[in-house]
Amino acid sequence: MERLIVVSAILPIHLQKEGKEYTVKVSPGGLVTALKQALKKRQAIWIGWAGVNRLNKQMKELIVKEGTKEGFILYPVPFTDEERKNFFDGFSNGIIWPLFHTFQAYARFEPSYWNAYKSVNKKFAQIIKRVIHKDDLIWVHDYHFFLLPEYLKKAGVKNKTAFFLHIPFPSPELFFKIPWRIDLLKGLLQYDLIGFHTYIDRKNFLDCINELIENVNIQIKEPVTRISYNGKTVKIGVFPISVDFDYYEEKAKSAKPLDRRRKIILGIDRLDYTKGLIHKIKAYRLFLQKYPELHCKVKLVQAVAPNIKKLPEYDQLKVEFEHLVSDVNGKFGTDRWTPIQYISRRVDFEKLIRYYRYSDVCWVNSIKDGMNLVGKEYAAANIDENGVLLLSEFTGAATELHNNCILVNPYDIEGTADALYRALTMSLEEKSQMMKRLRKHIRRFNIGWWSNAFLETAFGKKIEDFPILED
Ligand code: GDG
Repeated sequence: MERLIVVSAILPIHLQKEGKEYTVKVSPGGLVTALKQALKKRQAIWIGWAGVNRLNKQMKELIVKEGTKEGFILYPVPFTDEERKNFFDGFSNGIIWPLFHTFQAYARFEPSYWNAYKSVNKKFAQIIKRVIHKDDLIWVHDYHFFLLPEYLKKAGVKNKTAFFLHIPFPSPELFFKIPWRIDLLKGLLQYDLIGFHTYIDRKNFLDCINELIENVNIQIKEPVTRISYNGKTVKIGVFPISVDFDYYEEKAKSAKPLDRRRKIILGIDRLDYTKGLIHKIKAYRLFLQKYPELHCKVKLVQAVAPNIKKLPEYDQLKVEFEHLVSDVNGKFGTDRWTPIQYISRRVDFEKLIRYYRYSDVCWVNSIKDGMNLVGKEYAAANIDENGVLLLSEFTGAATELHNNCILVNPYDIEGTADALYRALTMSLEEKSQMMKRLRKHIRRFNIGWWSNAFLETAFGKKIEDFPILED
């Protein structure tokens, strides 16, 4: 029986030390949300970092037990402090993440990061080799594992491997900055399938291959492009990720009402410079200056979930963001009105659904985003069909949803402030027509569509073909 082996840098749950005890935490981010919904409690074995640098028997058992409750078979991997610093925070989140999101100035091209990237990819290949059976299918996620298939081959693993990139792929101009650019591309070409969110990502990737790799043959065809290199062919596809529409819709039906004396503008983001949080507060400040008639009538509810990455950029961002928020609240707030309700923690799921259902506007302001699930979750839960999605042009979601939302360029502070005003003052009829179209699209292209499109192209299988985990 074929099993699905899922690999991602971090597991859907991880351990965190609180005082002397380790507690289990839900890992932040869209990859976890999407895969949780995509895997549907199948007997997939999920291999990834457990958040700690050592794992004793008790810790292993704890994570495996909690994972099973959530519907996964987890295989936790510890990272040494060096691996965390140089592989996770270093190469992955200190080079690839900023550069691929157009934040070139944040990329630090340290050779020690590159060495760690190679050795952790090798380490995962060794672990997979120990776990794998002959017919298993390997589904690798994200930018931490460009070199994994090469090490798997070297370790003698012949199983099929498919890879999905959750972040954007940059243009050659950016990608060329990486000193190890050719090794990264050659590594990726060892997969059997590479999936991107958008056609732009695919084009950027193909442009990089064309410019940097000699003796390749690229056959561009829809829906699947093929690249032959070194006696091997890899498929390239576009699979825009999505959400479990029915689940959000169902949960929204029983959501308790929110206080709606004021119109709610909602922001749900991880603490990350890619999410355009500074630009958002600047645009909101200008909006309050330009449209005093809406003072006391609106409120921005902005949740900022903590980040797991330990890098100075995130500490600086938090300071700058909180400074701006207090500036706006100090300048415009009154005894009865706080213009920004800032939530500096992870909102629980039930509350998240209430916000999605009852907010008048959901505002996604990313500077760059692979897809962005928040806008899709909002639409799925906005069952009264009276909300508006204000969406950055620079999200993957915008390439798909542009006709059914209001687009903003986050760099254009005044244009964004005006777009927010428009979103808040549109007629109910116009809003509901837009939201209906948006929901229709996401209902059809939901997470089930995504996982099956990917798995069929990769392995000729559907998610339903894998056995379900018994309770
Ligand atoms: C990467 C790519 C791509 C956030 N705050 C809270 C909370 N969340 C949940 C949201 C959503 C997820 O986290 C965030 O997903 P995004 O897609 O917006 O962004 P990334 O984390 O950057 O994800 C992204 C994604 O991978 C999938 O491929 O779309 O472009 O960067 O699910 O709901 N959940 C709760 N409380 C919070 O405060 N409960």
